[in-house]
Amino acid sequence: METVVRMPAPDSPEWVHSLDPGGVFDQWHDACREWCSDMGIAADDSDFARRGFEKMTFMDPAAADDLRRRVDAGAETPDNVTDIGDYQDTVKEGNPDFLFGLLETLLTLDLERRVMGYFQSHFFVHWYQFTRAYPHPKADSSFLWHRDGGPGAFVNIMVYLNPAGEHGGGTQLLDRETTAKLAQAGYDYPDVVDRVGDLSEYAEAAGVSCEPWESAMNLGEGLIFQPDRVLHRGLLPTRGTRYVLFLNLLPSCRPWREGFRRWPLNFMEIVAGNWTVDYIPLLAADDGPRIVQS
Ligand SMILES: O=C(O)CCC(=O)C(=O)O
Ligand SMILES: [Fe+2]
Repeated sequence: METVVRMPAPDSPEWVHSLDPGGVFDQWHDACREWCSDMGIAADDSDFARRGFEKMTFMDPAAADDLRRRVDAGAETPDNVTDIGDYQDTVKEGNPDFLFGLLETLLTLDLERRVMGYFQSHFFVHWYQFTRAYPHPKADSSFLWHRDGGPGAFVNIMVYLNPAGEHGGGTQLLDRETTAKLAQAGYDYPDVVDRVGDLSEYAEAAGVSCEPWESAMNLGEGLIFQPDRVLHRGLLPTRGTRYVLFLNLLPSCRPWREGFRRWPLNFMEIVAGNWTVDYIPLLAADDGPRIVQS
């Protein structure tokens, strides 16, 4: 039976529950899986699939360094810069051709295989963010343990644009299994105000040892991870600016290159809680899954 995607009317009950199971994001994912079902997309047995995260090399160091310089050059125009909290900002990249070329570099066949294996469909790039985090005495928000709220399945990529040795920061993660056990012990999707930096109380209650995974990232290296399935936190830089490019990937009915034409990469200034449904009719257009406006 054909999956129909029902777009919720703003502020309707369906709108309020759009992120819940069976909500519009789930319907879209089902429709994309169905659309791609005769492609025979192979399941993936990478660390990304099993643990929920994997370290990867995305760019060579010289290219990552050039990109870091470009971010700083862009930031000389004040309108391009938005503060995120007290110790991080994000810098806009105004040139879509540049972004498309960058995606060509980052989204290798290997990476495509992982993401398609996970979604069992094509994917598209929903948003990007070039962030600069600065040393600060007190971590909050995404620098405390959390899982990102959002639609049923999504993938984030982080590419470090300068080496850990230069800034002293990083990212820590726990695998899917440990994360699920800690959720049972009461730490699942803590609100920003309830987030902690020390999970030992929950680990004890869950009877697990939770040694977080961490790796010194060189420039051009980074992570692909399932932000809603694995607990993670940023580690604040201690001695310099930490430059990271973030990409957010979501299920699609079309390969990402066509997706980019239909949904020009969104510059997401403030990520949390900002899930839009606007991409759904644009990606489906008149040659994709059936979308019904309600
Ligand atoms: O900044 C970091 O290292 C963590 C980022 C994060 O929480 C996320 O991408 O969901
Ligand atoms: Fe996060």
